[in-house]
Amino acid sequence: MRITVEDDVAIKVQGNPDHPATQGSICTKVSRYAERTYHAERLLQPLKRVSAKTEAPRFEPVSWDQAMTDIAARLQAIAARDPQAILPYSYAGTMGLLQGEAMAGRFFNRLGASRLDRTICASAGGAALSATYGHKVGMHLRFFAQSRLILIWGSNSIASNLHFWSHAMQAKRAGAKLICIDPRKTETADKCHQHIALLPGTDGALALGLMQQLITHGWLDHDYLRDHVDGWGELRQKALAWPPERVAEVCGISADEVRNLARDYGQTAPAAIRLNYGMQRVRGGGNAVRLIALLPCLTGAWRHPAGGLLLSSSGWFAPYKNPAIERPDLLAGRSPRWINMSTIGDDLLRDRSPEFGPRIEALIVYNSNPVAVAPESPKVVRGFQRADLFTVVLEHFHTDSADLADYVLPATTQLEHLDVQSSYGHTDLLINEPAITPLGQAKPNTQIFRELAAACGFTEACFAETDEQLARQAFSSEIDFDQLRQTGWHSLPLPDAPFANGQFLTPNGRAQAAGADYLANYESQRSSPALAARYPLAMISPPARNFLNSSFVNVKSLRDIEGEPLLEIHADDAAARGLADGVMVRIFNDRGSYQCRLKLSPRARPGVVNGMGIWWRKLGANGSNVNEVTHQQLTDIGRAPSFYDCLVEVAAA
Ligand SMILES: Nc1nc2c(c(=O)[nH]1)N[C@H]1C(S)=C(S)[C@@H](COP(=O)(O)OP(=O)(O)OC[C@H]3O[C@@H](n4cnc5c(=O)[nH]c(N)nc54)[C@H](O)[C@@H]3O)O[C@H]1N2
Ligand SMILES: Nc1nc2c(c(=O)[nH]1)N[C@H]1C(S)=C(S)[C@@H](COP(=O)(O)OP(=O)(O)OC[C@H]3O[C@@H](n4cnc5c(=O)[nH]c(N)nc54)[C@H](O)[C@@H]3O)O[C@H]1N2
Ligand SMILES: [Mo]
Repeated sequence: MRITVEDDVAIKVQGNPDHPATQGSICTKVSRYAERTYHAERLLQPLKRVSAKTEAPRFEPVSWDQAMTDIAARLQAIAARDPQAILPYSYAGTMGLLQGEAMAGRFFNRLGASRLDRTICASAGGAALSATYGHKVGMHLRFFAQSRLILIWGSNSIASNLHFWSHAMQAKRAGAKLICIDPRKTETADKCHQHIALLPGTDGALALGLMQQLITHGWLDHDYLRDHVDGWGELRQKALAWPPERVAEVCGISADEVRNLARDYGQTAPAAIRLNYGMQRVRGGGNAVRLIALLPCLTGAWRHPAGGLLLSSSGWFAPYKNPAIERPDLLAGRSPRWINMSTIGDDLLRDRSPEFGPRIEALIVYNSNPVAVAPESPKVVRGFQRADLFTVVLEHFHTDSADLADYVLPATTQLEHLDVQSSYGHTDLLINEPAITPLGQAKPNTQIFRELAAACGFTEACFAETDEQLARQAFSSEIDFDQLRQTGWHSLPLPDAPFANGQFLTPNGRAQAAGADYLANYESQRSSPALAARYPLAMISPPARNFLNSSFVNVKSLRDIEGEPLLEIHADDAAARGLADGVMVRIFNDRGSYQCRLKLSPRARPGVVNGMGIWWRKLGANGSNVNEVTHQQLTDIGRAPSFYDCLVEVAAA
């Protein structure tokens, strides 16, 4: 990014036109980052709670010294009994390596706190890719521009992956066909040649159906399969059980859609798949990723730089990152339990037990807003409201989670601190230089954990390291930090067609096909008919275009574009319930109920409603949001949440 600064004030936030991977483009929401940074409600001083957790939140200012002394005393008292009763909770607020876990990791390792299993976003797909190809790797973003066919599968690229979209548009202009596979008719689907609106969680069945067609028509690269794939025989047998009619019935699409998609995929080269994380947020999401990821092996699409698949590029960075930056050695032989961040609702309400260990007594939240984003929020809220839970939240704003904190500590934004980044789309390392002085009393996460370490009496030299020292250690020695600082980015040296000759990152270099199969959703007409009789609509809750998860929801110019929380519904489903466009509705199931405005929309297919996310609860109609009704069951692979595997009913509010 390029930040224009006048008198220490950021005036403009733009993309950097010199950066080849992003070519100066920037999404609307981040272009408003100055508005967000200077927001009137920005947290500028440490705050201490003075109301009960079940009352309206009231805070009073406290000095940094006092806050640190109080927090350290409370944490140490808990740690003296069992440090595992303390839990860090962090995710994607910033994905910077420094302001993420560099100093925080050191602090929690030294303390011996519970470890957070960071599963809330990508771990089903990530584990599935690793099981299939050995790591989170795929084709390069820029080569999509040369593809002849692009399947945009479970991705609203215009909203959530703009930098890919530029390449897809280039391909389209050069004559490529674009097909979007998504239950929702997104703005991306609008711009594709074809849209296949399958039911949520049925992607694995579609992938098997495509394989069946590739096999029966002989559209296979037999040499590639023989030389580079283990378990093809088993997968082939499974796929043969999925003729187009069966696929059509399970996916809620037509058999011709399956046949035509298979023909396009089997007969166009190079063919590329942009898979994204939307489709793995269901029970069988991991298996579905495995099946889709194997498609390019059947056709040999990997032979070409513009063929293959991209879900995540983050695995390419692994050899260049330094895992020691978080200092796991400070665990000193201890092996604290793992707490899955996706089941924080249940886990905050759990008592001590031999299996679970100690009750969670303290929560340190940074880079995350769990009260808004974690599934089944009625339980998350109840957990955060526990009078005996000690909660510290490092934040820019009074989020739903900050509202339930004992201490709120003001953190710097990316304009105000140093950081280094990797990516999960392109393959460049990036540096984030501070552009302005921190606002008010805000401090970088690194500094807050440094001071917390000092207040806890941790004297190891690593707690005194500066952000620049951390940045210099973040990557392996192959990366010249001063060079990175000069250019702003460093492109990893990678082959154009990394799997043209197999050489996957699995132990034997071959793709692994064994075991992958279609699994129905936890909650669907097919798997749970009794539940579906009461809650007949499948609900997905993808992000609204102008928000980033729950970030930016409080930025007025962006909220004005989104208006208010909406539920998109197909006209037939609305008519069946006597609901008119624009009425306030209640969306409910056994877990909870939330209210928002109903929008009759061609973006919704019959049987599926789209609860656009992720609003702050307190900005919603009845103080809740879409996660009021999602559940905490985990995916088949990767221990991830299944937000889009959810049955609801809708009625007038
Ligand atoms: N504007 C914007 N951009 C973002 C984000 C944001 O919140 N807002 N979040 C960022 C983050 S953290 C992430 S992880 C990524 C997420 O971005 P993506 O990985 O693209 O995932 P989602 O946006 O969850 O879902 C993408 C699409 O999948 C569709 N979908 C839902 N269920 C299914 C299904 O069962 N099958 C199929 N085929 N499709 C399905 C949804 O309707 C949606 O259009 O985006 C990043 N970029
Ligand atoms: N129903 C439903 N729920 C979902 C999803 C969905 O599609 N549907 N998507 C899921 C996904 S993919 C993800 S990744 C998660 C995301 O969930 P989170 O990781 O919680 O992401 P955000 O909601 O953006 O909240 C991040 C918070 O970090 C703060 N922050 C940003 N930068 C910094 C910093 O430098 N320091 C500090 N201290 N704070 C900072 C921001 O102000 C913001 O409040 O949500 C998940 N929840
Ligand atoms: Mo995410």
